[in-house]
Amino acid sequence: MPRSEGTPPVALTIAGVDPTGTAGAAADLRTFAAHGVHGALAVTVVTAQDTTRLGAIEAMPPELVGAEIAAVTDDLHPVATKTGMLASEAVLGVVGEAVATLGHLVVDPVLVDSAGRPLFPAAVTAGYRLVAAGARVLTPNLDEASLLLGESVSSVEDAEEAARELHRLGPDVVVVTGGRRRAGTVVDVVFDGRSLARLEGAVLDTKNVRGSGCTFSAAVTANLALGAAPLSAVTAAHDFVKRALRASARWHLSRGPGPLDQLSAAPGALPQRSG
Ligand code: PXL
Repeated sequence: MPRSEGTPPVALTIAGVDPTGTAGAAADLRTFAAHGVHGALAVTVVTAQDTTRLGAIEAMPPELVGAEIAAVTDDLHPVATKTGMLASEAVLGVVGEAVATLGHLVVDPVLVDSAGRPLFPAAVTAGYRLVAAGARVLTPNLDEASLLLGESVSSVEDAEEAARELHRLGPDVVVVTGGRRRAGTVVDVVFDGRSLARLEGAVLDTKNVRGSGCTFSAAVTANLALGAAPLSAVTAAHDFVKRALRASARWHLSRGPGPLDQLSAAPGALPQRSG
């Protein structure tokens, strides 16, 4: 279908609903909107949680998730798709079967809670290893990289080795996020099959970090939808997250960690005064 001038590209997120609007689908859709990308959503789970505690997770039936994905891919033809909380082997299977219809795929494994404890049975981790094969970009944090590889990943050097090993699963680019090199800095490690890069930044003074992983992978997806190559999409997303973290640093919305301000971090937006 030819798109008329001014029509935005479409990105799809296959993700869970967090009722606080800070993580999961809400963070993804705000990130897409901030990039001028139309966001579509296939819901995988509905959670009952606040910003301090995960209560219930209710999974949607896998056939429903498959039908949601088909409704979007048949009609809107997304240029890029990301996955969030998939939560079951069956839903990972559904995503694997749909892979050819999803456009550029970003797989952001959701495997651990905020304390780094596994959320799902080992079969879910195994399912991610299969889906990762079809990904342009794979974005685990250190704990998720540990689970995917079955070995401890804690230092930046471990993260570099993990990025090389995860690249063998098949994605074009692997980003292992959340490394600590020395107090006060965070390091994301990027491997594209040829060279390793470190994206290093100062730890920002904010407690509002909830949904930063979702925001990062959604920003990578939005940039792919806009036509960026995977490595540039990753660098642009890294900068986007920094701006979004700075923009909400003084917000007091919730008892626990609050959200990022994705909408003020739009590419090309004026610099934040609150920086
Ligand atoms: O940040 C990972 C994540 C993804 N998806 C949903 C979540 C969370 C974390 O809370 O609630 C629905």
